[in-house]
Amino acid sequence: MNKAFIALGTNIEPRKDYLDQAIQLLSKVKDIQIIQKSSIYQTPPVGYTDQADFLNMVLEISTWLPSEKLLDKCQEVENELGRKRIIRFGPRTIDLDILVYNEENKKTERLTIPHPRMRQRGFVLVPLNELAPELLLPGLGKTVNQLLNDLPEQDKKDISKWKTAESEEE
Ligand code: A4P
Ligand code: MG
Repeated sequence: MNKAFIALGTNIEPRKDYLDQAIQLLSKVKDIQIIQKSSIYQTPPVGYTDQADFLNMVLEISTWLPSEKLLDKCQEVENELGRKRIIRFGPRTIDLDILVYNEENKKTERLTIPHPRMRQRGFVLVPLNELAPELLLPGLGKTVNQLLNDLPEQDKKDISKWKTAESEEE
């Protein structure tokens, strides 16, 4: 069994519905099991800033799928939820990025793991830190918690908890 972390991001309403539907679709995949869900955070747009605020969260999953097949499934979910790629880094109904997959450290045309931009992104590190602060990022030699501490205050001060992680019994 393999362990992976997936980041979810959306900035088109109904944002919460897109998160819920993405989780629902992923959990229906036979070879994917959702282990943990982070809280949901509201985050200002990074990169292309002339767009609405995002909701971001991270999932821990276990899966029998190799990383390329997991990417296929993530892209199927994006397509199913009507994602249109118009502006790079631009508005999206749902974006699913594989952050980490076991200890993989690799770069192919389709897939870079760990996700190349995650180390500079508060909107990824804040929710990931909730699930796995001690996770060591392959190739980086730092834990999630260290990366988050290294991040300039400016890059995390406007990230706010929007909905606390659901407890087991929900
Ligand atoms: N790809 C390579 N590695 C991976 C990976 N580890 N996980 C390839 C997923 N995909 C990976 O992605 C482009 C290509 O990346 C894919 O075809 C895949 O083969 P995409 O999702 O089609 O395009 P994109 O989302 O516009 O680009 P990308 O690179 O995913 O964008 P980012 O870097 O994820 O930035 N601000 C806030 N606050 N919150 C956000 O969630 N998101 C972005 C998107 C920008 N600003 C944001 C947020
Ligand atoms: Mg993406």
